[in-house]
Amino acid sequence: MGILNVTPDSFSDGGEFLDPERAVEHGRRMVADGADIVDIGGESTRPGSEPVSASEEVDRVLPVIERLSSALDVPVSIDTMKPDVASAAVEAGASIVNDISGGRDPKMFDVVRESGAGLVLMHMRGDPKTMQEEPRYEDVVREVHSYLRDRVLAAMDAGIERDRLCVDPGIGFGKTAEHNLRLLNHCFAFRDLRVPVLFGPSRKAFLGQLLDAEPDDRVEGTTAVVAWLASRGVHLVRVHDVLEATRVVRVIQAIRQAQ
Ligand code: HH2
Repeated sequence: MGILNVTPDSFSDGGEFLDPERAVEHGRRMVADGADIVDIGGESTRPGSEPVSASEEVDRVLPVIERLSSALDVPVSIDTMKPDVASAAVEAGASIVNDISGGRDPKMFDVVRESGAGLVLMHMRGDPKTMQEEPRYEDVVREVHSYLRDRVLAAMDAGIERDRLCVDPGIGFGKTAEHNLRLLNHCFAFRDLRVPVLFGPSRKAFLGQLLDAEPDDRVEGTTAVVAWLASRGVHLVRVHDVLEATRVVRVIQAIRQAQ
């Protein structure tokens, strides 16, 4: 899953793709580099970020979704917590809703059920503005697993079939570096939820802490995480650096398939 943030303030690619022309070009580039999904977001959710209105989010993403969904032969997903944005995006051609709040707004399940879209349910403790203020867990893997299991059941109760769902433990969302590393080490634990598992480690702060590196300088760190996840059978990774991730995954798949 390639990341396309149509925002002025995303932590890594903020301001790069606010111009729809450039955003569309970057979406095409990521698919040429091997992305199977292009994930389009119109609101930064970096720690401490301020929310934007639904209409602002729609204005940012819609022109890009309209053009990319007809130009690409891979699905486009909309990265939003707002049912109104999800609804407009799906109407414009997005076929997956990536909700970092795990369907917190009850209307989100209605939008997804009625549109027939896929749904990514991610774990986040609190909200982006405050989530990094001393996050605490007794057992982060057990607590995130149990939350995701409950959200899968809630989505199914709301009429969304299991084969339209995907879960994501939410690297960096209300978690310390130590919590993130534990979730990555135990990534296999989420497979028993019987839906595809997605991780979004790309250029995130825990890599900055480990490597003492700025976001642009976290590509090898991200690629190492992608290699780890692919070797443990995780189904999807959400990344900025698609070419590097695709190459790593191809090599790991070849090794895994060799008898
Ligand atoms: N991370 C970000 C945004 N959306 N969605 C999923 N499913 N998983 C993630 O880990 C995830 C996500 C944050 O990263 P990014 O989009 O690069 O930055 P920003 O929120 O500043 O736009």
